[in-house]
Amino acid sequence: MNGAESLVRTLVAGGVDVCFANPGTSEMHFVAALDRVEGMRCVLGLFEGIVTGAADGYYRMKGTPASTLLHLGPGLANGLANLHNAKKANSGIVNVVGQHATFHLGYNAPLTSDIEGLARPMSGWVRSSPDATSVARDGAEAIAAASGQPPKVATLILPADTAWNEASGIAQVPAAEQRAGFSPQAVEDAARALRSGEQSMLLLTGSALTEKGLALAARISGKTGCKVLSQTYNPRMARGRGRFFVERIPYVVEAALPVLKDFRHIVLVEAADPVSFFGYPNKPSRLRPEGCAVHHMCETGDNSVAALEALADALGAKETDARPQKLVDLVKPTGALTHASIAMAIACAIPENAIVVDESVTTGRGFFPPTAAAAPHDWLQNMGGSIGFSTPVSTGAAVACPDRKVICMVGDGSAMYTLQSLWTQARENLDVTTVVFANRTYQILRGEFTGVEAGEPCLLYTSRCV
Ligand SMILES: Cc1ncc(C[n+]2csc(CCOP(=O)(O)OP(=O)(O)O)c2C)c(N)n1
Ligand SMILES: [Mg+2]
Repeated sequence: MNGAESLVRTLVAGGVDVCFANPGTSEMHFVAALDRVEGMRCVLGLFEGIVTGAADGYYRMKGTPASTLLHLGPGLANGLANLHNAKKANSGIVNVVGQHATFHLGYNAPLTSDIEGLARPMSGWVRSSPDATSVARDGAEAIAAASGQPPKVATLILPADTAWNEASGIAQVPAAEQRAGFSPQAVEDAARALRSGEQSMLLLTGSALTEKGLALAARISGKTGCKVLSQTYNPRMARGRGRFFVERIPYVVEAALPVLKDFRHIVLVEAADPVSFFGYPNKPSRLRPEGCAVHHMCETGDNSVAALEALADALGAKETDARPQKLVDLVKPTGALTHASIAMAIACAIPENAIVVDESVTTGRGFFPPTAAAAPHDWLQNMGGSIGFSTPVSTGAAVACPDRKVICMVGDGSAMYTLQSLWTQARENLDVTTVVFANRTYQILRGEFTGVEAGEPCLLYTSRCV
């Protein structure tokens, strides 16, 4: 067995059985091993941003990592923007990057570069395998890093000769770092804040936005009167009829400040202390009001459902305390396409158990209230702000969940970054419906132009294509 085969067999034995790939010469032995070893599905992407974004979408829906296969430094560099988005979403990925054979590295051939240096900022774990007998063990450790809590983008760099030289077999995956549980003192502190009678808010993200976490938040809100909101962007949120509907903190600073201005306590459940997306002249970066106390109940990787359960118990909040919510009546729209009628049309069309990937940018600012009344679904958002995320993430989500309909909602500008996803979706026969909002402009940048006080929007962002 060569090194490549020892790695692929280790991946399959470790539960990593999908590889999103765009390989080249230095990865050919790995490709041959992918072909040879039973149980590994190889999915080709025609640009590395598709590969890394698909691995992000796969993790978000499956909860276990896929692997990638990228071609040296430039292949990795092409995939970095969506690795950045994946890292911000806390998605685990076994990110395999080919490298020149160790004996060839000193010759500075055209594709030579500092792969570790490129990988580090967008990874939580980086290793170059030194030789073929180490590859399986390094792969097993990468799986553990990608599967732990919090999960990591684990970048494993594979010199070509480590793939073709003789290996010594497969390796067992070491125990992954597990969810740390939660801090009972932090729950007690949160309970004190919510009992104080002062205006309080639970701010949720991560696993707090599962159906279970939301139901607990509904009980707590019903019992104490606290407001429940989610971050502006969330990796995955359970939504639709029968689920507790939470609004997001608005993206626009002028809209976010009035929403937050009266709170005296914010209890963070995996969420970050809210900040604006950008810094603007004469606008605050922190969005909470002065004097508002922040209670860090759960960090990323904590078991926030268990913490919310403990909080509900501490407050005596029962299932019957959850209050019914008034949802928008869904009526199939007719007439002109407006933002409101598009929102309603989408809310009417979302089928049961769909996965909605949202990169709708300005068209989608009003999508949340009507879609809260849609059939139950999951809603995925861009966590790193680098556009071109939704079509690859939809691809990976569809590979992870072949029985679920995926709806990709994307602005026309964002769609143009990673349009090659459609080729993979067609080739793999994936059930993805892509809706492109063709306003023929980078509409958001008009508002941002004014927001940063740069004067009148310039031609670059306002000219329409014909
Ligand atoms: C990688 C990257 N490049 C550029 C940007 C800046 N940016 C943010 S939104 C946007 C355009 C979005 O256009 P579109 O998808 O058509 O949505 P619209 O604003 O028209 O609603 C750009 C260029 C970004 N966020 N990420
Ligand atoms: Mg647009």
